[in-house]
Amino acid sequence: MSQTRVVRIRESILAENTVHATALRERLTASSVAMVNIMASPGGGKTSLILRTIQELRSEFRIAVVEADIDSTVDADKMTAVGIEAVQIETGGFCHVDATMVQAALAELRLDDLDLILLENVGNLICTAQHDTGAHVNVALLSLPEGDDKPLKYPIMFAAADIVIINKTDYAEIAEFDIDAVRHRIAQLNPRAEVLPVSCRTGDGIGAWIERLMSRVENARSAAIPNPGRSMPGRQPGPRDAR
Ligand SMILES: Nc1nc2c(ncn2[C@@H]2O[C@H](COP(=O)(O)OP(=O)(O)OP(=O)(O)O)[C@@H](O)[C@H]2O)c(=O)[nH]1
Ligand SMILES: [Mg+2]
Repeated sequence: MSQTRVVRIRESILAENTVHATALRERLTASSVAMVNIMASPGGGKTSLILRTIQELRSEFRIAVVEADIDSTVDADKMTAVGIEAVQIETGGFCHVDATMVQAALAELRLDDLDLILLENVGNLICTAQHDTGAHVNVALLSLPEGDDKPLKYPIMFAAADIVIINKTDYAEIAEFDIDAVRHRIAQLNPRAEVLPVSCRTGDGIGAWIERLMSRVENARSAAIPNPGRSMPGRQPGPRDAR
């Protein structure tokens, strides 16, 4: 009697994506461009964090943004409005972006003219974390109004993140959000994750986020350079160099 054969579609799709993502990351590294993938629920504050980041880093890094939504160019238009090149991925219903979609978006950009790409993933706490986009740094953002139980309910997101941003700390008095419990849970899931509370509204904590981000961006970009002691091609000296 012949045995029932099983084809595991999900595993094979994810494995194929990982191959594309690895190749994409290597291409970015070779071009000395760092890519940062920002993931969160709808409305968590991804666009607000990107706009704050651009404001802080645009004098030092040549930045472009890749926006991903199931429809519309609302967020990409916000980037264009502040003079930043943006490409919109319309996923047409998919609740995440994968490496092939990012690859298609990057074909619209000149990597030689860039140091940093900020990718705003689709608003979703589940599927986004399951697909490697080719980014060097994965950021999960959780905002106070969403509740402090999210790391318990959506562990994959927090396990996949290099940095966890806790946004909207200006709601602390009314949100009943136990930040210590969240830190504890994330430490259990992913001890290497850095947890950074911020408010994109007031600017609280943004300095620490920029410092940690810069360190990771520099690491990603300098991986392309045989002698890391050299200054990186393309990077313009900025105000931080004078400090
Ligand atoms: N009070 C407060 N509001 C914030 C903060 N950050 C973002 N917001 C507000 O939250 C709302 C959603 O912010 P966005 O940055 O658009 O969130 P998003 O994650 O990009 O949303 P989608 O792209 O639709 O998934 C907006 O009204 C922001 O002004 C914050 O730190 N504090
Ligand atoms: Mg947005």
